[in-house]
Amino acid sequence: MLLLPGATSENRHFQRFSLPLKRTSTGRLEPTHQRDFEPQFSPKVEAVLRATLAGPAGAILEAALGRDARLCELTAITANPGATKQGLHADACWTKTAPRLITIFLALHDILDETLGPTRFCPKTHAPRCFPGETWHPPPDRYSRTHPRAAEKLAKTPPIWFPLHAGDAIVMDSTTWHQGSANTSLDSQRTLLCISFVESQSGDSAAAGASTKTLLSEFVGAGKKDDDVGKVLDRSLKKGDDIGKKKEK
Ligand SMILES: O=C(O)CCC(=O)C(=O)O
Repeated sequence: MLLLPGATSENRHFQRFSLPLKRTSTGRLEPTHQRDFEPQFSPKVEAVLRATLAGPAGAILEAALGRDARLCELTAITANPGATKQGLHADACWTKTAPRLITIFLALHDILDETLGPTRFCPKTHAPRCFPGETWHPPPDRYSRTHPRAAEKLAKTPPIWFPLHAGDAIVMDSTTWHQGSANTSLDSQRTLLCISFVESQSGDSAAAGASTKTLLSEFVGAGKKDDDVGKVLDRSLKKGDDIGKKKEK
């Protein structure tokens, strides 16, 4: 997730989860920095990941990134009532050498009403082939000079949103243009769980320090047959697990 200058909103909260870390030779888990202490990657959070990745979302990630892709970020994003819209952005710039990174936006409750502030996406903006001239461009923003082809692309591909039921997911290349929209509802929070996996590359020092628990192969096809994501979410949220809050009734 990008933190854009001037684009933060007091009403949009990012709650990053610690990811399992590698054991040292003494068997101790070694956190690398402060954020590794909170909140926890609990068995219930793991169950949600398994259920999410057991189905088509996992198959898409496996085909795009390979089974040795690794979980690199897990963040619950809550847009409270009053949250302003984010600027259109991509979480990463496309380059020939950058490892491919894909994020799953998992709805933790129904997001069927536009006033809740759903995420908007500009489909087909993730790769050079999507642009005239076959060169990838970042989206127009008010801080940089807009390339005419980016302006042209935006005019042809305005951001759209998809109504989601609890447990539905959107799978996005990190280079896709997108933005969180404004939550104009009176009293309903909107919470997504963002699950990002990155392709493994040889000589990747971060991957060397990562636990095997974060490998995509640990999750893909690992859910039980009856693991309906909505039901797993319901069980986790009812028991007060730490993956965002259910919409206030
Ligand atoms: O809150 C959202 O809907 C999307 C957040 C996002 O895209 C980001 O922070 O990069």
